[in-house]
Amino acid sequence: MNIILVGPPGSGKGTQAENIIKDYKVAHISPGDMLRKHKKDGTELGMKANEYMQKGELVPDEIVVKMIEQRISEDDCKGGFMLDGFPRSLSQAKALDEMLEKQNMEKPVIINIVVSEDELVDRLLKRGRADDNEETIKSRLKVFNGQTSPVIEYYSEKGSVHEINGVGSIEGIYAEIKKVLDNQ
Ligand code: B4P
Repeated sequence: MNIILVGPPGSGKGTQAENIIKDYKVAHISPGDMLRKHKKDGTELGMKANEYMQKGELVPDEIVVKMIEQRISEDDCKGGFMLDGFPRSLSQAKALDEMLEKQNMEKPVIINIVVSEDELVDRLLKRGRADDNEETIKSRLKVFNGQTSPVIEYYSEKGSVHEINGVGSIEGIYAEIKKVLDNQ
């Protein structure tokens, strides 16, 4: 099974991803984690990506799409994968469609985690990652509304989005996600 987790920054994609990989045999692909690792390792890619992440902007497609395409073609993804934070724009969604077709991979199940803006700001300020300050959070929410919401519409038109209420206990939210995944 291939899974895509979408939702605004702080909706709990990374949190629920940890639960999903424990129960389902899928490779976890998080562009955010991959980019942060590059930054930590001091690679050229990491330095470049960090300029955008600090401003709350999307890292350019030429970096992210190539990175995901390479990752998806690795052996551990053949038995299924979960994308946590990709696609985040229409161009990324279309690039993903092409990748999946080219590699003859199964159509993904899309889980959309819905959380109100006030709750998101609150959670992210509490999380306190390097890009979790008020100004960057505002910019990330703007990017979500402008660039990532159309991705959800794009998949909704194809009739393949499962909406999950992302407010409540982490276990309760995961139980709802599990119901969807167990029905596939
Ligand atoms: P990501 O690393 O994807 O991070 P995120 O969207 O901010 O967080 P997530 O939704 O995973 O929330 P989490 O579980 O941590 O992106 C960071 C940056 O990387 C982007 O801004 C961008 O610059 C770049 N990037 C990533 N993907 C890209 C792409 N495809 N293209 C271009 N650029 C890209 O949860 C947040 C907090 O809430 C945690 O503290 C958690 O403990 C808490 N929480 C979770 N569930 C909760 C619940 N039910 N109740 C209360 N708190 C909860």
